[in-house]
Formats: sequence, C-alpha cells, structure tokens
Amino acid sequence: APAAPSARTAPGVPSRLEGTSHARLAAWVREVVELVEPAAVRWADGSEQEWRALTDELVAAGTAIRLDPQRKPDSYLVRSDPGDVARVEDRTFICSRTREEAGPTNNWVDPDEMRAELTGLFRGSMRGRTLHVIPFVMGSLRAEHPMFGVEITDSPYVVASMHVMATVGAEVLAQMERTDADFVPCLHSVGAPLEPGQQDVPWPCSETKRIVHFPEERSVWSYGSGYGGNALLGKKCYALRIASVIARDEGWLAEHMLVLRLTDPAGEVHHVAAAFPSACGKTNLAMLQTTLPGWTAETVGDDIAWIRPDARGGLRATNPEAGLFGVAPGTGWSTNPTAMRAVAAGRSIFTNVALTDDGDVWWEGMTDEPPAHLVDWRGRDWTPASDEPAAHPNSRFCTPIHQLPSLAAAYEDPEGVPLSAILVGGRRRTTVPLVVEARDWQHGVFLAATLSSETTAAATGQVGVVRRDPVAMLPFIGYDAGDYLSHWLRVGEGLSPERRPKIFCVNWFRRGDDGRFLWPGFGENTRVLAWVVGRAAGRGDARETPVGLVPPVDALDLRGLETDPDDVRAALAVDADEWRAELPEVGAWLDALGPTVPAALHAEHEELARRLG
Ligand code: GTP
Ligand code: SPV
Ligand code: MN
Repeated sequence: APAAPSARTAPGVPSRLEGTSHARLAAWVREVVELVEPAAVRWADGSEQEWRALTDELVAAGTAIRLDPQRKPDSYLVRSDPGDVARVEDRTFICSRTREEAGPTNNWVDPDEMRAELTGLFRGSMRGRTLHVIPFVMGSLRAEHPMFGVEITDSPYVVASMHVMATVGAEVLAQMERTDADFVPCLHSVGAPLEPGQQDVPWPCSETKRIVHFPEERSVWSYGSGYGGNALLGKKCYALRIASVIARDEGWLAEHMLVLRLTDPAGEVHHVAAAFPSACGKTNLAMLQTTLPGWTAETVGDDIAWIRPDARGGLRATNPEAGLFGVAPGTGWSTNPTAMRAVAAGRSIFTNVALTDDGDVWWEGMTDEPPAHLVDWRGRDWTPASDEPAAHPNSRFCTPIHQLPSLAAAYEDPEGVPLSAILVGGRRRTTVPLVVEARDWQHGVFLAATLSSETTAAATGQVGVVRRDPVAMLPFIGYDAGDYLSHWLRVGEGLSPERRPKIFCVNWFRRGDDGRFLWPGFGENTRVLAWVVGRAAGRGDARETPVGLVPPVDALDLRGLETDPDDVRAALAVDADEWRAELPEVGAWLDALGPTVPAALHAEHEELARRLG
C-alpha cells in the first residue's frame, strides 16, 4: 500500500488524506489541499478496482456513457463542454525568470506575477470535489533515472485517462519513496468549485484557462480545462515542455515524434522517428500497414519521443507514454486497421465522437457510409443529411498502447531503439515535395527549423493557415526557440558520422490543381520509407535539387501502386518558382526568432537562395 503513517493528516485537512513517506511530496500535497479546499482526498493506486470505481463514478455523474460491452468492452464515451475541445495555445505560458528565456514563440508572464494570479484562481477551486493525487512515471520505471511526476487533479476523467496514458499508482509511489526521487509537480483543476447542494454538470470547466509551466522550478499548473493536452499533464506539459528544458540541460532531445521499427525483406531492422505537427499523421505512420512485400512495421511510439545520444555515438529513442490519445476522424479499417483493432479491444475512453443507436462509437472516416442515425458529439440527433460533422474534428480515442497488435517488443526497453533516420513533415498543399533528404545534419536542422504546415483542429484557432512549426514543436518548446535549434545542432555535432541519423522532410498532403491528394499516403508511405532507410544505409539513388536530395521517380519502389505515375512525379517535383516565393517567408521566420538563431541556419537560408538562383 502506498500510504505510510508518517504524514497522514495535516490540521484542517479532510480525513481521507492518506499519505506518503516522501517528505517533499507530502508537503506539497498538504500545501495544495490547504489552498484548494477539496471535500476529500484520494491517492491513485493504479489498480483495476480503482479503474472500475472511477468509470462507475463517471457514468453515475453523467460525464461518461458506458458503451455496449459486446461492441466496446469496458469503454466510455465522454462529451466535453463545447468550449473545451482542444489545446489552448493562446493561454499556454512558459514562465521562465526572463521573457528572453521563454523566447519569442511562447507566451510569457513574470513567474511571480503568474504564481500570484494562479494562487488566486486555485484558492478554493476544488470545493465540493475530490482531490486526486496521481503518482506517475513517464517512460520506464526501470530506467536509470525514472522520470517521475505527480498530478493533483479534481477531474476523475483525468485520473481515468492517466491510467491509460502513463504508468500510475502504488508501485510508482513506492519507488519514489524508496529512492527519495525528485518529481515534477503537476497541479490541475477544472476550475469549477461546487457550493453545498449545487448540482454538478457533466463536464465542469472554466472560461478562464491557464496552462502554465515554470521551467526553472520544473512544475506545471493547469487551470480551467479538462481536455487532453491541457489536462493530462504527463503528456505535452511534462514530456515535451518541461522535458525539453531538462533535455537541453542534460544533452538529449524531447520531441513531438512517433517512432517506427521497420524490417526490410533482407531482415535488416531500421528505426525511424518522425516529427509532424498535431493532426498531421504521426499516429497513422506509427501504425503503418506496409504495402511492399517482405516489409514489416512495428510501433514504438506515436506522439512523443525522448531521444538520447548513446555511448556509440548514435541516438536512441524511447516512448515515454503508455497509451494512445489519437485523432478519431480519419481513423478507419481502410486507413488504420491497427488503431481500429486497438480500440476494439476495449478499455478505451472516447471523447467527442458520435454515439450509434446500438451503443457503439462512430466518427467521420471510420466507415465509407455513416449510419442512418447517430447522436452527435454535442448530444444532438444526427443524420447523414445534417450539415455538421457527427464527431468533433479533434475528437479522440484514449487506449492502452499494449492493445496495439503492432507494438514492438523494443517499446519496453528503457534504453530505447537506435535511430537510422529522422523525418520532419507538415501538411502543405503546394511547394514541399513528397520527400527530400537533407545534405547533412546542419541542412537537416534548417529543414526542421523552417518546417511549415497548415493549422489543424488540434488547437483552438483558425484551421488551414500555413505556419512555421520548428520540428513540429512550436507549441511545445519549453524555452527559447533559437536556443532549441542551437541545441539540435550541438547534439548532432556530438554524434559519430557513421551513426548520426540522416534527416528527411516529407509531405503526404501535396495536392493537384483539382484539389485531390497527389500521393495516396497511409500504407503507401512504406514506399517512401523504403527509400529513406535505404539512403540512411548508403543505398538508393537521389538527385540534387536546390532544396535537397530527391528520389528520381524510378528510385521509389512503385510496383503494384495504382496511383498515376504523373501524380507521383508531380508529388516529387521541386518547383523553383514556388520555392523562390517561399524564400522571403523563410527568412522572415528566422529573423522573427531573433538573435539566438544559430548563424548556421541563416547561412543555410542564404545557401538556399543561392541554389535557387
Ligand atoms: P496528434 O495526435 O494531434 O499529434 O496527431 P497525429 O500527428 O498523430 O495525426 P494522425 O495520424 O492522427 O492523423 C491526423 C489526420 O491526418 C487524420 O485525419 C488522418 O486520416 C490524416 N492522415 C494521416 N496520414 C495521412 C496520409 O498519409 N495521407 C493523408 N492524405 N492523410 C493522412
Ligand atoms: C496534439 O495536439 O499534438 C495531441 C493531442 O497529441 S493533445 O494531447 O491534446 O496535445
Ligand atoms: Mn500530438
């Protein structure tokens, strides 16, 4: 049992406060309890019983609907408040000591000022609610230095989701206590205290939202939202924003990347990490169904990779997460059967998808034809004649990663997998070819630094606008972006030339004049990856272009592909005029990042201009 007798209760604290022998944790919990004034305190032990109790409570409270156990065993549909459906980048802050340390890409407020504001918001914020203490670890408990965190939350939906997304509970706490381990304190409240007798709503949240990181102190405070990356604080807040700061200090990389393990027909194994912005294809590529004979693909990670230099001068990647928090729309038996099988195995929480009349879930792209009747993500009747989608575009499934039939055994290895190639990619209708290989690491960092993509529904704000998104980390870099790019250069310099992964830029989303995708994508991306890992192993043809090395169309294995070869040629084309039009934007972007941008990246921009003539 996690509770140790030492710090059982503090004066004035509800009687259900159990405890811990971890002095710093006990002190923090006591301090928070006094601030937020909960009605009760519960320590999450991560057990089956606890999952059952939480899901029963969510159903009884009207927050969750239990799905038909024949169709989706032990699975739940949750409808959020319609104003709380995505990450809120405009209310996400990096409160470093100085504005400069947060850099021009992050919102910044003086940390003392922010702490004062948050203290005001959190005062009494859990009245009438249960405060849950969730000890968790990101990555392996068997790692040399396990990455511990503790989330305090008043949302049982968050506790249940953390059961899926991280390793939580008694075993984690016991090891923290045994080793007196440091942890990242993550404080979360939906910001909706209940007065005595006040009726709760299914999805409590607040108009006022603050997702705040204190990078020096390595802590997170999140207020007002119950949604995904705003509330499951082990994910984006810890494993990317805080971890990127730790990684900078310790010489590694915390990245918004999937990790894929490929075996070629000769039995050679290749690991590829890929950074694509939110809702741009990481989960789908991580669950690739290969379309080339003799190739197999397995999943190591689908959203976050922690990448460390190893003793041999290479890079090794681990996935710090224990679950999938995937975009539902577009996930179907034809596009991503692996994910469909994982969610069909049950034990899943679906947020903002549609409900079928027989107690199952549905979303756009799951099947070709929608059912004749649904209840949409807002709880309203829906038919195919409705003019709004049945599922919210950022609706999600939350499923244990162990349910993936494609999960690689190497997922369990705390040392991680050696990377042969790193991909960066975005969603661009024009300009950016299907695949480009960087000439060297520095050029690769330039491609990554100037990566561009059309915005998606994963964050609030306008959708479809091209923005620069360095290494797909724009919303997740926990410090100055120029320093982050210098760090990338430095990490590369420290690697051995033979083991340094090659960097590539991909674009699955280029379109023809008529608006259709030029490249079929999904499983057919195997053909691009086969070229990529071949190049990383020193094989395969490439032609020089001003933007990098591009495969001639016959360097791609296109056997059995139904796509018109002219479309493939158009997907691969480097149009000098389009790129000349892009040049000033690239320059303006580097300038906007300010004086910390490494000179090497400005030099790459000049070199690109020179090559374009
Ligand atoms: P986050 O979880 O938000 O980080 O997203 P993600 O990067 O994991 O994106 P995901 O794989 O969930 O894909 C998002 C959307 O892109 C879905 O609607 C997919 O169907 C679509 N998509 C993914 N891969 C491809 C592809 O190769 N081609 C095309 N055309 N669409 C794709
Ligand atoms: C993303 O937006 O990149 C996600 C979903 O993976 S969230 O957890 O909400 O950040
Ligand atoms: Mn993501």
